[in-house]
Amino acid sequence: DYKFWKTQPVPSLEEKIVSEGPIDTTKTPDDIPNTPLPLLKEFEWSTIDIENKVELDEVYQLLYEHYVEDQDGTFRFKYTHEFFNWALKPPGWRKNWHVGVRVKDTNKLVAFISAIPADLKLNTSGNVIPSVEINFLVIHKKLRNKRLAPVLIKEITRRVNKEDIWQALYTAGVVLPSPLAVSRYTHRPINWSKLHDVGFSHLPANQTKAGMIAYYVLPNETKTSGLREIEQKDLDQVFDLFIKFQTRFELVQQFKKHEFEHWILGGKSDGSKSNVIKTYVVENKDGKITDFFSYYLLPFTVLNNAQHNELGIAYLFYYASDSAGKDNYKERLNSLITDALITSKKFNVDVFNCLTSQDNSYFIKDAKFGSGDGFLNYYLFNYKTFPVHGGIDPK
Ligand code: YNC
Ligand code: MG
Repeated sequence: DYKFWKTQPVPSLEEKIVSEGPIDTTKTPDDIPNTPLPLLKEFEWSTIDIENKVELDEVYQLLYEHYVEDQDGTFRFKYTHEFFNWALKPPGWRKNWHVGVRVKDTNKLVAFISAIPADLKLNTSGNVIPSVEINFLVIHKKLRNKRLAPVLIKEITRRVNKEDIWQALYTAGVVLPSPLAVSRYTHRPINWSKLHDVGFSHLPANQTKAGMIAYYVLPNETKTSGLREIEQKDLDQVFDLFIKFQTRFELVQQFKKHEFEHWILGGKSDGSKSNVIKTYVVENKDGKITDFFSYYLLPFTVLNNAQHNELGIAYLFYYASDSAGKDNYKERLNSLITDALITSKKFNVDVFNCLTSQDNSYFIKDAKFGSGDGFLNYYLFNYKTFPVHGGIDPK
């Protein structure tokens, strides 16, 4: 019955939204307490310095053992150190928003929650909402169901409010009051036989293994002429293309150019190529960038399998095309996404995932993505808005 969520500025599940805007009364950072909520006496708050290798490794270990699993507990997300450096350190990131809980006696990290800055734009009303995105909420399995999650959520809220930010975006597999949009995960097998070995894909009754493998086979070479990996020099053109393309969707993140650069080029301080985010552009004969796509790599740990311990997974991220709205758009998107699938083979990807958001319904069927059992609910904290239909940001 949502004992905690009932007390928070979110719409209730029954509520019919009649107007858009903040839910709470207006406050200022001075109205917010200067100190954290108390924890049970065995525990203490600990701000995590992810630029310190030892502390980054503690976050890695906590999530490696305790983060999100699939429904049957066969797979668990396997974030890497490099992934955290990308996902937790975009421009404007704050160390104070990487919040941990430790056991006082042993200093062991047992819980974590994070916020990063993310301005949101509702293209329905034109409203821009200075916000954060909340992610990586995790509690050690032995400390579950003790109402620690609400304490972590209130503490991250306090730290964000202290910076004069009052809204947040977050996503979860679970249903809470109240989703503003729902997307479904879809999966495109790349290495069907491995997916079958680990129990991710099943052999349909009237099919053979060889038949399945043949159905999903992809060429070795991409087919869009002018397709290549992104380079730093493409940033201005890709950003312009992206900003235009984003007007198609109802809820988007409003990026500044250097923020967008971080998300699609990987933000490595030494300028080296990212192993996490892969971005490709299409350059025509006149040197104009006409399309781009990107995907990130986030493997699963395969739990309890004698043959395999990891599954390579790509997630479709941002893309844009100057064909959007034209007659050839569907065909164009299909070739781009097929090329994305082909390029992903180089990075040991076994399955390519995408959500039912963005313009993905244009290619999901033709590019052989199949519906999964996972859903992703999108939420806004302290902001009421009319439901959003599919046209949302993938993050
Ligand atoms: C969840 N995922 O309903 P009620 S996603 C939010 N997001 O409250 P306890 C959640 N709330 O129903 P446990 C939630 N899961 O009584 C549960 N809840 O009102 C609510 N899993 O707390 C739940 N990571 O401590 C209930 O539950 C209350 O021990 C119960 O801990 C939950 O990162 C959890 O799936 C998820 O580690 C930490 O199960 C634990 O079960 C776990 O007794 C595996 O909590 C990992 C996992 C979640 C990934 C994510 C987004 C989180 C968003 C949090 C909300 C942010 C709001 C905005 C704040 C900033 C505002 C500003 C400005
Ligand atoms: Mg708990």
